[in-house]
Amino acid sequence: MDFQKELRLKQKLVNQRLEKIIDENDAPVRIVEAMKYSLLAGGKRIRPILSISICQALGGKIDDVLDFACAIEFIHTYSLIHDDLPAMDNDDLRRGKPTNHVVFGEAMAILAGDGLLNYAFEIMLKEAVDKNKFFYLKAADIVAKAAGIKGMIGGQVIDLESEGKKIDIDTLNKMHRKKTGALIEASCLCGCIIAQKEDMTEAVKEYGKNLGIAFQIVDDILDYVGDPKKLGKNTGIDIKNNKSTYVSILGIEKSKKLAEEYSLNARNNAKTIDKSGFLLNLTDYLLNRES
Ligand code: GRG
Repeated sequence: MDFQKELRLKQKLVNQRLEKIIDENDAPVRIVEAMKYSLLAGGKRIRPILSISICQALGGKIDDVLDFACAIEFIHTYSLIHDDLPAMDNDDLRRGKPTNHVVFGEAMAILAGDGLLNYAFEIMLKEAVDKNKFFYLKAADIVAKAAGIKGMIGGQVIDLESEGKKIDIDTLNKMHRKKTGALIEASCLCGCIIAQKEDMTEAVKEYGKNLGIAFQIVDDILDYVGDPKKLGKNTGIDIKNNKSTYVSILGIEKSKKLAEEYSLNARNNAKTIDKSGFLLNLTDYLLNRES
């Protein structure tokens, strides 16, 4: 199947499942509204698509991985809501819409983020309990660590502490391996674990690592040269917040070259996976994306 068509089909599948999962609860209406607002506002759905595609490439079934993959998108959405808060990046546009706190107020936005994070673990643990499969617990453990203080939150802390300072490329790499890379790597690993192909763990892990850094370098480049309309978010945020980025340290051209290098490494990792056609195209799409 044509790559763009397959990507759109996978995005549609994830979107439909996200909506079904979030509707399956009797929580107070306002918190569900706030959670749904950001969760269903669009977004590329890269993390669940990585879990699904790696699981499929390794012979796993889509039904075994879909809910778990959606749980990772719940966590990603929580991180975006909290990242946009006045106490963090203080942003007012995300996924082409006013940010969560602009619409629902700061208190509800914090709770919506917390709600999405907790709900993600409900979903992952439900898979483990209902299907009585230990490998879901292993995958949930990976996600917990990737989203936590050793991963995404830890990276955000380094980011906060680096504001207004000049940091070197090694510190920047360390920060982004955690802040952006950890959840991308975990999304890939979960696909592998749910497919029960543990012998492929190392290759998949390396793929996720390289892809995660390439993804972040492109994100930094788009913050400088991207089109806010296509991105659905404001640009120039890193400069406004006085942050060191790949572009501020290396300049645009060297950043592009570095993104290409990491992306090529990711491609080479992906080639060791059985049916890697979609993953190779996805790697290229993420390198050349405009949103
Ligand atoms: C716990 C208060 C509190 C805050 C946590 C962890 C955190 C806030 C923020 C870090 C997460 C973050 C925003 C990382 C940046 C990663 C990144 C490049 C996000 C954009 O991802 P895309 O391009 O977005 O996949 P879409 O909208 O397509 O899903």
